[in-house]
Amino acid sequence: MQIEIDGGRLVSEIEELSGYSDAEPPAVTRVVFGPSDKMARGWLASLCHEAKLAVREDAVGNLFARWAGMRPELPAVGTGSHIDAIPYAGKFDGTVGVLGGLEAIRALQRSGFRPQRSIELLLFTSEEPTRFGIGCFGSRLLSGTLSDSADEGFKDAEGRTLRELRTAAGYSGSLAEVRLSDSYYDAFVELHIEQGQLLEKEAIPIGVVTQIAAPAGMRISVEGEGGHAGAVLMDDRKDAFCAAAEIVLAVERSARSTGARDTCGTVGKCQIYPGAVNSIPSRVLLEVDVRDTDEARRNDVLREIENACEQIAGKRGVAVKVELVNADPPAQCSGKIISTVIESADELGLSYKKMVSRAYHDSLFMARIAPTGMIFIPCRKGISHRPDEYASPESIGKGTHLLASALAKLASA
Ligand code: HGY
Ligand code: MN
Ligand code: MN
Repeated sequence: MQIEIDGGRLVSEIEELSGYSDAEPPAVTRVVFGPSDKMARGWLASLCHEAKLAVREDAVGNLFARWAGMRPELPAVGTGSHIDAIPYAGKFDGTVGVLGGLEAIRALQRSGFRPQRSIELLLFTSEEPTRFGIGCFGSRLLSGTLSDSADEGFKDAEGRTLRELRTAAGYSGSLAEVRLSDSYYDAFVELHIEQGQLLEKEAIPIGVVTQIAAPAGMRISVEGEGGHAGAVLMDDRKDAFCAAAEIVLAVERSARSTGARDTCGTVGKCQIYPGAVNSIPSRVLLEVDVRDTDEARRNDVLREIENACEQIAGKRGVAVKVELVNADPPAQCSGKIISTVIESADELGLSYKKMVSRAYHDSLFMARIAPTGMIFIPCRKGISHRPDEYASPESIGKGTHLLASALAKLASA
């Protein structure tokens, strides 16, 4: 079977998708259920129809595009990723896995290959935490990690519930129907940019992911006493932002304290109230991201941050509330998928590196309901979640070719 990837078409589709954005190019902002997300989904669905795939969307907007196999009753082989993008991101995070997955299917169709098992492209809803403060929303629901209570339980910054937002975006139906059974997929493989620099540094075109790091999210609110920036003397203050600043440094210190390079701690969001230059901050909201490949070590960091909050609150006379948004276990990739990808890489003469993913992905949750694996391709200087994120057409082509070959193997068994 001769698989030919149409790299030119694939790269131009990635380019075209980046045009559905709420930010000035080269930045991409595409928040789930927003106008650009809706238009991008419609465009992608039209490409799937063009490829004669059977397209459906579930009650939360996960999109499935299926190429029926000769034995459609068998559990399918899945591939896919996300197209939502955090504010001022790049154009390759997630989209390489969605459009690369579509091109892999088209290339197999063109080669005359006929799968035994159906092959299905999945576009996950809301992989990024932008809208609801938690990542992998769609795959959490698919894997039963989130229940249908999420409909009222999750709200965006404007207080709109998931139910309101998904209904307004045209997704009705019960969330309880989103969950996939453990026998829905026989295998799942996601193609993604590395979002790190190991592959580029070692000039290796392919990463074969063995484990996906364990993410956790915290919301920390600090309540102090506001007041006039001129009238309240320094000794009389309970400045919420100064306390929050100490907490931010405590997050950094706790992550560094493990001494392990896989432990990361970030405070990516900070809201200050009332937000006037001549008014002492009375309230601060922090959103914290802590991850590690070792779950126990990550949980130690979470505890250390909580202890630091208590200590800072006592010292500064402010109230600090810590809410744990999520604390997920890491995922082990399937030995079957890893060996299939390696077999294909060897056949294609592609050197590869087994590696951990420090970024999380929908595969983290798909691994709970199917044997799952990931293929990484290099991205320039490891840059991601920035407008200058870049993956070369050559890297994208090689990753897509490898994905097509692995999907063919998995769908033939
Ligand atoms: O944050 C992550 O790891 C992913 O890119 N959403
Ligand atoms: Mn991302
Ligand atoms: Mn991603």
